[in-house]
Amino acid sequence: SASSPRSHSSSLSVPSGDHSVPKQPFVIGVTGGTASGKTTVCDMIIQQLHDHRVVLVNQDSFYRGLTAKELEYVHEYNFDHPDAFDTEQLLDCILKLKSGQSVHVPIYDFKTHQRRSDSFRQVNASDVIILEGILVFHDQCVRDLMNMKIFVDADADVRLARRISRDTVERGRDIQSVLQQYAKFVKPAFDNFILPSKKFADVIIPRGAENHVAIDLIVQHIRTKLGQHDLCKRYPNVNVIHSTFQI
Ligand code: UZR
Ligand code: MG
Repeated sequence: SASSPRSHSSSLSVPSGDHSVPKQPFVIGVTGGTASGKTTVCDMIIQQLHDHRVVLVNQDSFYRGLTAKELEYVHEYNFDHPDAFDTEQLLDCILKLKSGQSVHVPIYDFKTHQRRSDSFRQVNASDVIILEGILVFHDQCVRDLMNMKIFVDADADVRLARRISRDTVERGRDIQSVLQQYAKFVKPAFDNFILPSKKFADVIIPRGAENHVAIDLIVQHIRTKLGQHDLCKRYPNVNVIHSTFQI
């Protein structure tokens, strides 16, 4: 009808008189199979968000150090199972960062399968926290802390090829052991834990880090979210009105 509104608006009201709007970091979870390009996607997001404070937390840092017994049978050890990580500690770290506290993240050595006992990486609270790893969508409590969930997709053959070159060059393995581990643990874990966690993703990036359009869109979304937040902080008594004009 002629009287129907041409625009509709929704308002996000900020309680008036509240000048202490708490600053909650925007938490992004990034997952995908091994060597899918997770780390590269994260680096690109960080680079494009250069004017904001962004920290990257790697799930790999929370690998449990192996006991002497486990080290003895290291070829039997499943690094791709959720139990290989100290998820309680990871959860605690993200909760603290989210509430504005700084944390000590362990340093894990892929060659010795141990944590460094003498040092940590200090991570300070920031505008954006990116949590990256093969199983970051597995635990519901961890998932619930995320404002945005990204799944990085890449073909299995591409991932295996990258995994071989990375593990031999950077992680001191020989090809035979990489292939054995892939068949025995990495592939089954992908099928059993990682692929099923894709359903929790808000965004799926095909072709991983090659996909510049997807990364641009993600960065724009983060910027919009941070912008709204800044507006609320600067004008805490103002209602922010978003109007969508319909033609
Ligand atoms: P990304 N991993 C190791 O190879 N050695 C370790 O000490 C700890 C982990 C591997 C792990 C997994 N599995 O596939 C991979 N194995 O690191 C995860 N086997 O790292 O997401 O960067 O691929
Ligand atoms: Mg990585």
